[in-house]
Amino acid sequence: MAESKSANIVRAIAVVGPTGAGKTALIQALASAASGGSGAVSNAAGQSAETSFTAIDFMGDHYVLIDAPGAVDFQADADFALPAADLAIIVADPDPDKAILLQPFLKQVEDHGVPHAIFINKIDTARGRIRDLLEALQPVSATPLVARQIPIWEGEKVAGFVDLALERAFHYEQGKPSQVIDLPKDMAARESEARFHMLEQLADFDDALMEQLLSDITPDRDQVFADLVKEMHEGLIAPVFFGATAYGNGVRRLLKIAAPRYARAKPGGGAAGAQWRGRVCDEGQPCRPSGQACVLARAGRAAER
Ligand SMILES: Nc1nc2c(ncn2[C@@H]2O[C@H](COP(=O)(O)OP(=O)(O)O)[C@@H](O)[C@H]2O)c(=O)[nH]1
Ligand SMILES: [Mg+2]
Repeated sequence: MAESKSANIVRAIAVVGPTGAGKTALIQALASAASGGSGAVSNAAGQSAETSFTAIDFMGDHYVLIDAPGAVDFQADADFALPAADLAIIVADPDPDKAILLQPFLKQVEDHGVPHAIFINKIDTARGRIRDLLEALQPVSATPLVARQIPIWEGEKVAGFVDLALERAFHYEQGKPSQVIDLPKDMAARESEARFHMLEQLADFDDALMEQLLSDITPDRDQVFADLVKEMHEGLIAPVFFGATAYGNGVRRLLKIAAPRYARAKPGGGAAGAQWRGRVCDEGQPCRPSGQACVLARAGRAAER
């Protein structure tokens, strides 16, 4: 059997957001993509009332995805799961009018100091500009929201995206990895403006990058990618991605940013990454004062199955 890169580390990813945003669908899609499937989930399992756990392996790393129910009634349960998470993915609807629904979730992850990314799901139904959604969201987020992608529109539909870190354009393929395409010519100006904005946001936490921007030096692509992931894992920024779990779009990219090699162990505070070394958490031995041991132990059992 192949030796895993981090045999004893299980990373907990909490998937949070309003009911109906597609959390359960996203978890199923992530599990499908991680096991080499299409990543497309046409019909999610319906509303769940209880926190549930899904163990996945991706590129030699182990994860447990925590499906924290979205309804306000169940937020107490989500509260138990969140402090145990190394990373939270906040699932959002593309409709800017619904941006406000994310406020309690953004607040929760920020209060618990959990690094997070935002996944705008159902991009197949998007009619408005992603920019409007981000503008509506930023005031309710204490963490800078960093758009990692911009959409490529074909008529009324988002047909793909430009990855601003990789500087590559992709066309969605149903149930398959997106295809690299040439950057549409009419998008060149918009792309470079959006990329520069992203770099400026990253440079706020990276002096070397700031120097390069000020001296007109084009930063190295790997460095930009590493900065994005590192600054996310340190809770300095919240990168924003979009996709459609129904078609498996944008799902693999989320798996890639979760990789623990960029994560910083936070001794004592914030996310409970430190508790995730091996089997530190035993049931009945709370890692935290408020009884989160059961959440960690349940996640640990899911990982062992
Ligand atoms: N159009 C579209 N519908 C989706 C997508 N992802 C999920 N859905 C649908 O949205 C509904 C809610 O999904 P679900 O995962 O149960 O949401 P949850 O309450 O956040 O767990 C279901 O009917 C899904 O089929 C998507 O990418 N596009
Ligand atoms: Mg659900």
